Order: sequence, then C-alpha cells, then structure tokens
Amino acid sequence: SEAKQQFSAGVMEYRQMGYLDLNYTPKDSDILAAFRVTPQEGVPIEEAAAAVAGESSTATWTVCWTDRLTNLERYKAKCYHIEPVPGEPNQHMCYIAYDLDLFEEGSIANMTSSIVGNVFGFKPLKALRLEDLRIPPHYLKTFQGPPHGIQVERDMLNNYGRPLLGCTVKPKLGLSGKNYGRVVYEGLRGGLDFTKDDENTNSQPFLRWRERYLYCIEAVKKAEAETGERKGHYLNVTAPDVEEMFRRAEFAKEIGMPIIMVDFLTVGWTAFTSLSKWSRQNGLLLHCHRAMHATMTRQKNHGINFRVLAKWLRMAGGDHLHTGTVLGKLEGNRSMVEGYCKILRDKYISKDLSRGIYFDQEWTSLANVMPVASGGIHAAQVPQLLDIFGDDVVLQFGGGTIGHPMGVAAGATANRVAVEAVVYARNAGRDILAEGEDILREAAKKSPELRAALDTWKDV
Ligand code: CAP
Ligand code: MG
Repeated sequence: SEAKQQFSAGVMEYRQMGYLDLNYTPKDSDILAAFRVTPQEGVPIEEAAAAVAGESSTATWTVCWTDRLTNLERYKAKCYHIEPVPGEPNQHMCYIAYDLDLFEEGSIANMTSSIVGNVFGFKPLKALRLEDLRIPPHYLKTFQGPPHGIQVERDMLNNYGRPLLGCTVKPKLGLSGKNYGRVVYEGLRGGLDFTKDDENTNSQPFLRWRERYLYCIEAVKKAEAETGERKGHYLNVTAPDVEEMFRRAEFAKEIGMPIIMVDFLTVGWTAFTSLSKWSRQNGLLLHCHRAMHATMTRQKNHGINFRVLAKWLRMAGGDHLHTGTVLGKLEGNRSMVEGYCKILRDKYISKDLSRGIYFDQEWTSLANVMPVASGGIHAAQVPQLLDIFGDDVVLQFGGGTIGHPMGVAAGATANRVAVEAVVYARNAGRDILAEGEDILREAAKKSPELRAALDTWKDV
C-alpha cells in the first residue's frame, strides 16, 4: 500500500546509515535505553529500531553531505539488541546505546530532548515506550542529586524506625487561609509528621500563597510546641514563572518551614533542577509531586515508564517522590511500585525483569529519595502498606485523615496509632499480613479514633 511505501521509504535510510549494529558491545560509559517498539504494519522491526536510534541521536531522515565532516561513527546511537516481547506479537524490545558525549553534563532537559525528543511522533512507529535507562557513573557524577536524602531527613525530623505520616489538605481548593491553617494544626497535633498542599494549590484568588504560608507556619509551630515533635507542612512553590517560584521558596525559608514542595513535571526540568540546587543550599527538604505523569506513563505500549521519570528525578534531585500506593484510588501494581522504590532508595540495583528493571544501575554518590505513597489510602491498610514499603516511606492519608467521622485530629491519631501498632508487632516478630486485622483491632481497643477509622473504611 501507499502508506507502507511511505513508511518504509522513510526508515530505510536509518538502517543503511548504520544505526543498527547488532555486533556492537556497549561501552561502560554509554547510556543504554530499553525501548518497547511497535512498528506500523509493514515496517520491519530492524528498520524501526534503527530509526529510533537515528532520530534520537545524530540523524535526520536522509543522508547529509555534512555527515562526512564529523566523526559520525562515534556519535551515532546504535541499536545493539532486539528481542521479541513474549505474548505481544507486534512489540519488540530494542536496546540502544548512546555515547556519553551526546549529552550535556548535568542536564535532564538535554537528555530528554534527545532520548524522548522527536522520536515519539515518528510516522513509521505505531507506538513507542521508553521502559528503562542505564545511566553510567561517568554521567551521574555530573548531577547533584537529592538535596538531602533519607538519612538527613530523619535526622532533621528526629524521627526513626517507622514510616512518616502525612496528609494532603482537602478540599483541594476553596478553603480560606484560616480554615486551611486549622486543618494543618489539627492534623499535626493529632499525630501526623507532615501535612501538605495539594498539587493544584498554588495562589488562587480565594487564597493567595503568602497568606496560606503564614497560616501554615503558625499551625506547624503551635503543633510542635504542643507535641514536642518536629513537624512540617509542604508549601507548594509551583508558580507561573521561575522568579515567582523562588520568591515563594525564599519566603518559606524566611518563616522557618523545613520543607517545600513542587510539581516537578509541570514546572519543567530546568526550573526543577534550579529549585533542587536552592533546596540544597538553603537546607529545606524538597517534596516532589508527579502531577501530569500519567499522560506519559499510563499506556502500556506508549510513552515513558515511571521508573525512568524516577531515575531522572533522583538525578536532578528531589527528596520525596510519589510512587503510587498499589492499594489506593490510583493505578499501580505491586512489583512495579517495588521497582520504583528500589530505584529511589537503593545504591546498587540489579536487573530484575519481574519488577521491570532492565539494567543494573549503580547510583555512585547520589543521595536517595523517600518514596511517598498517597492517594485513597486509610488506616485499615497499614499492615499491607508496611509490607510493601517498609519504614522509609511517607504514607499520606488525605481523605483518610480529613474524612474521619470524629474529625481531623482523630483521623490523624487513628493513622499514627495504626502505624505504631503494626511497626511494634512487626518488630516483635509477628506476621503483619496474616495477623494484620487482629493487630489493628487490638490497638483499637485503646483507641476510639482507630476503631472509628476501621469501622468507617473496612470495606473500602
Ligand atoms: C491524594 C492526592 C494526591 C495523589 C497523587 C490527590 O489525596 O492529594 O495528589 O495521591 O497521586 O489529590 O489525589 P487522598 P500519586 O489521600 O485524599 O486520596 O501519589 O499516585 O502521584
Ligand atoms: Mg493531590
């Protein structure tokens, strides 16, 4: 057909130009990518794979005279391995190696413009998905990574041996400053470590940012004084322009908030990386909300797997990153979420296809990132949540605190009692999955708040 000819004519050149080299052995310093490629009908996979390598590195659709004026052999990305995907007749995994000098040091913006730049709109491909990347130590050493990391965060909060507890203020939009501050105070005095702004809480007409910040810090200080614990509220500094974003961050520092938050995908890599450097220099923790990620991550055959976004986030530098909950209201599967947690927390990661990890990865000296489980979770799920995430996680209960029948502080207490009871039982050697319900019911005998939470959400 005409379409077939058009696609094949377009891609033929890339293979001929040498972007497929199945004999190539990647260098230690190469950046490696695992792409899931679905070619258009009639386009051979070798052609499609070469096209992906070509378009994401040095090539355009035809040979150019100027190709001879550089060491193109070295700069060409090379597809070095192709493998059919079992059970998916139209899909292949194509592995591509990129020479390090194709990328600017310390720039996720540059890396994304290359590896996921033009190529996703390419006509010969029906769909394309970037499943994983191997980032070599040579390149990682040009990034600053997380401003603080898990150990420093725990030291700042003086909080060890259990998951941290958070809560997003709800309703997401519409509260006055005074009532917003009330939710923060009630949540924190009830037993949470953190409360937080929502992703779309920026500076709306009904509540401008400065007023929100002032009510929040007042609530944090009051709760700290009453409980003797270190607390925080993530102040969202996401703003219309970079100057305004930094004005907000500076004010958060001035009033003494220990943590800020940003929607790292919607502000963009360059703005985010600057904010990360600022957080490191100024000693404020940096919470990263992944709003917009599902536009890239959700389709199984197209887009970017979240594990790649998690790697970029660890390189550019966030202290917290949402990973999904497995159990809550938003999509997420256990082995995949476990894979994201490994990417964020571990120093050495081994290839593990059952968790979607296509490459060994060593993080050199970059600090680690605290995963955040948020979205539709509640106290009755604490045994499973602890089993999935372990201690180094922030469990965030928004509706699961503010929706509690006895009020916000009671909702917070229910979550804190549940977490402490399950951690205690685990440390005493009990099987928290098999005995989870009993452990919570026992704890609820002394906690009317937990009992009400269990009764309210037992079937959710
Ligand atoms: C959760 C939340 C978070 C999502 C983000 C919300 O509220 O505030 O933004 O959890 O999802 O707006 O839905 P609830 P993810 O606790 O009341 O559900 O962490 O998967 O990026
Ligand atoms: Mg939210």
